[in-house]
Amino acid sequence: MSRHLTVAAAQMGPVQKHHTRAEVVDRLIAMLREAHRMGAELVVYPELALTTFFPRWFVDDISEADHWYERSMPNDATQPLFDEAKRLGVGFCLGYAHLEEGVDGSVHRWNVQTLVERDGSVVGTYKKTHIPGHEHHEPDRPFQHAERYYFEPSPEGFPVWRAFGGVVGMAICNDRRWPETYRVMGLQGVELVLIGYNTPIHYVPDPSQDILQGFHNALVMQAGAYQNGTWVVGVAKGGVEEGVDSLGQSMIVAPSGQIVAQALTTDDEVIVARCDLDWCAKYKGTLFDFDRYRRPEVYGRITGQRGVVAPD
Ligand code: CDV
Repeated sequence: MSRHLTVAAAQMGPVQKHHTRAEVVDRLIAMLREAHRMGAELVVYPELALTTFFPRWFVDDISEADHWYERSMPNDATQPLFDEAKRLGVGFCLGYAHLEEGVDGSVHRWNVQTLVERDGSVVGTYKKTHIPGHEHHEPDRPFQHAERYYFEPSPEGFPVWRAFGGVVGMAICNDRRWPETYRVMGLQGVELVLIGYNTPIHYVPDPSQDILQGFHNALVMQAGAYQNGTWVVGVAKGGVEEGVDSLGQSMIVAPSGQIVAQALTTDDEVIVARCDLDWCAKYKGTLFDFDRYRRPEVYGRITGQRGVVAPD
């Protein structure tokens, strides 16, 4: 039996500060319907899809930012998306900020993606592992990237789930730049990695990288796909959001490393690809036959140390 899955990347244009959740959910539903018309069985939305990218502003009292977070999923605002997806029999993957309150009064703020099956059941929720940017206000920046203030790094690593007829994992934005992200999932047999992102074109710490944003985006996702024999779906929230220009170039990458579909705009745009999940085995069973060719006994530094230890 062939294992083909038609997957859509539902790229978003900007979400401005004044846009309501209801307005955003209407856009998500419009793209869901378009993706369904194009034959999609799974629709992937970007990181922090429900709101503007709020870490670009710093507030001294973090509770003033609580309105950017969801406390449950689904909730009143997103229920129409869950309902329409179930009615159409289409699954989806949605990025948003999650505020978790423990019974002991503890508060956790996570940057997450939730994966929902075609029958409306929640498959799993992934929490962002690599949190970029800074913890404190940096007034000299043209805009903040205070993700390290607004989000905790996940302690959970990169789980994968049996869903959509294959083995599916997730990652969020900065995660896609790290080979460990793909490898940890590759070691669990991942066949489809779903990634949402918000990537400003202007990289404040080193503007020489600005012109390379598109290149680096493709480079890391194509390498991650090929080196682990997996499909990768990368989905942007792009365009000029609150004055900050962000990368589009959402793409679907095959296990060969080839880009099979790519967004042409920086606005709301749906692209689809018919993904043969059995194609993964061609790479997992040959060049990247991990069990035969990997040398974990000499890779100790990968998990044994964080930073560089240079020779004397
Ligand atoms: N949302 C992100 O994680 N953005 C980072 C930026 C800050 C470099 C990214 O890796 O695209």
